[in-house]
Amino acid sequence: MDPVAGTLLRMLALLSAQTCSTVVVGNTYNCDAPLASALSRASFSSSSELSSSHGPGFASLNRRDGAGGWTPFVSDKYQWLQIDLGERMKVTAVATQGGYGSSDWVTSYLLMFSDSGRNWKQYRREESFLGFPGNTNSDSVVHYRLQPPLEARFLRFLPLAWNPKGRIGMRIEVYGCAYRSEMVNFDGKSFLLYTINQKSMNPVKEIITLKFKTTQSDGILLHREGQNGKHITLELVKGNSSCDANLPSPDTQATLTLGSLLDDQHWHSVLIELLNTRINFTVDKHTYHFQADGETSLLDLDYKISFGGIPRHGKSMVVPHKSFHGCFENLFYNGVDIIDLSKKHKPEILIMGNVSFSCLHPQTVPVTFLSSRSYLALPHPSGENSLVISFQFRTWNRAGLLLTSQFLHRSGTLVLVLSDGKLKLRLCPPSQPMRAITAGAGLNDGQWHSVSLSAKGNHWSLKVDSNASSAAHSLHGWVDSADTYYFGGYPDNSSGSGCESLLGGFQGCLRLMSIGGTAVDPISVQQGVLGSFSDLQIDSCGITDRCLPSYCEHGGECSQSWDTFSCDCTHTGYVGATCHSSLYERSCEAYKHRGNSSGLYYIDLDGSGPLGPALVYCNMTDSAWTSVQHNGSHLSRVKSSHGESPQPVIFKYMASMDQLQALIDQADHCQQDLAFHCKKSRLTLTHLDGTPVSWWVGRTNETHTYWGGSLPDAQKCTCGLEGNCIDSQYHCNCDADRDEW
Ligand SMILES: [Ca+2]
Repeated sequence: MDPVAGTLLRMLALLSAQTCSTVVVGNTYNCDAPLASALSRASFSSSSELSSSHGPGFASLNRRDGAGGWTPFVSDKYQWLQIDLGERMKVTAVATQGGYGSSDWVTSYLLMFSDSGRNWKQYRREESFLGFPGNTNSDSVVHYRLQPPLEARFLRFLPLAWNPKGRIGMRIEVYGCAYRSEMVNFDGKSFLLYTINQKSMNPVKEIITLKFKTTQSDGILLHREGQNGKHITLELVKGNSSCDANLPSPDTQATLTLGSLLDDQHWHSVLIELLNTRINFTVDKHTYHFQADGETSLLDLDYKISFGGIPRHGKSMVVPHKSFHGCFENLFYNGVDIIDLSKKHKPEILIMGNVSFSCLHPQTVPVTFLSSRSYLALPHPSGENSLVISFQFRTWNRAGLLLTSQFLHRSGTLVLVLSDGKLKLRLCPPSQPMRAITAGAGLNDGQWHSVSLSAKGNHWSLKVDSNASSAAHSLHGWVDSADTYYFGGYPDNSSGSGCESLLGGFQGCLRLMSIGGTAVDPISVQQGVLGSFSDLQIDSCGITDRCLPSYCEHGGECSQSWDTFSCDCTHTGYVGATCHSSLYERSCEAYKHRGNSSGLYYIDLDGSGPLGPALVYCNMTDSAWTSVQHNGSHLSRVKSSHGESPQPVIFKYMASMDQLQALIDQADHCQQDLAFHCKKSRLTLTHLDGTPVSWWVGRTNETHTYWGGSLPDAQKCTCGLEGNCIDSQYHCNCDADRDEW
């Protein structure tokens, strides 16, 4: 194994042993001013309203005018109430109330937030997927404190459930304060190079904080070099943030993977604390620790840090790395505001390429297919006689129906499915053999994948990503134009051909849908202007990573689908949903109680605790002896030595020190046997200067000069203690210089 891979594995082992701690970011002190009641009516909007006196402008907490609050035209799960705070604010709490003097109130709701009024993100309370608790009557106020707070300009309340004897009815307030924000936008070629002012250096601790947002899955966040190829690089790789720290020498390179799904065009926070031999990384709410080997200080790195890219003269970076495309916010090095310095063109900042000091919002509208009943129906553009469809999807599910359509006159059905992580396109003419083309693999990895499907003449083409390895395949099939395309599922009541009814619907996100070269606007679908849908969340991609943090214990491998995760406990020695329960007994005693006879057994000394199972020999006599195997059970020859170079014999046990310690702690009695067959070989004598000729070193690294059956410091063997040695001049038979063994 090469040293780099060795370190990588070590780091991964280190990582899996870490418990991720939750940190609460931001000081919420005195940040609880009511924000919504100060807004004009125009700042409130909604999906619909029951009447002009039920409009969103009446939705401020404790208002009694109009009909006493907001009520949508129909009470269903596609309704929302939105407020525009005018600029990004820090929001620390929300409060809800029903419609004044009505039987209309919401018992549970989702809180969504956004910078731009597009691409909403759900605020998850305590990692829960459930909604916020709402009201039980029309007038009492239910507060909910946001831990951690959020920063956003737009908020949306999405009612999930309401008084069954009434309608949706809401009055709301949000609490918070102004949010200070300095932003810089990188175009994928630009970066900032900061030369650290030595006044801002701290000899024991350096802290870098920033927030970033991007739609790109790859890009450098920061890079810093030191002498002899040392460097620390934080970069996005496939939407995960990865820290590549090449510390004291090139053979201690280590890569940590931190966070996931970070390319969702929402803000993610990064906190890096460089201490003397330790780095702490916090990405959003998850903290990881990196410990450098030995005494190496991490702090003797160069005085230059680059953000968003790597200067071309970079010494240690051989592989080309993609620069960052997106925005940074509130970038600080030991309290120094790097973006503010950049804006002021201060000499310690070198701006490379085009940067701007505001953040643009790409107007991509993702759609979440929440369940297997979800679908989106879109019309075939009139006059189009060929078929060209493209879209992007992301999911964790291995299978699902992505697209289906019946051709005119029911002459056949087109079915595009995700099956075992691959795309399969089938034409399904009734009573004809099915023809299929397959493209891509491993497409259920949570990343965005682009799909384009076209048919011209009798030639079909299916392309996944722009990657040559999954190039277009073709098949000859029957081409006609369709009237309706169903994305992600199929309505139950439609009379399909039967091909699609066998398949479960898709769960995941779709975006950038285009039919016949025309982009589909999901907002017009939401407004009821285009197509129809069921069980969708439009303008939000609700993908989450249920394997981060992983709830699989003892090194079990986490895998996930849209709704759940599972642990592969193979080879861990544990079973259960999270690999929690040990497969093995805690001791030989327990095996003996079960009636097992002597033999090799795995024991798990702390049960479901962190110690792994150990293979031991259980000797079932009157009591159960646990014997730990080691590498020195065969006889090894000890050559004569003259003191300068003692011959070491090292025993390596088939149990770790922690396991041995636990075994010793649990044992009634513990012993080690060592046999030394001797001929003219002295054991207890000392050299002229008083140093012993032989000694052994215990597990806690201390030296002992006594031997089997004797006592510490006695410098005698058993026969010496008992006074029955062969030669009474010596305290040990080995010391007697006899000719026989
Ligand atoms: Ca254990």
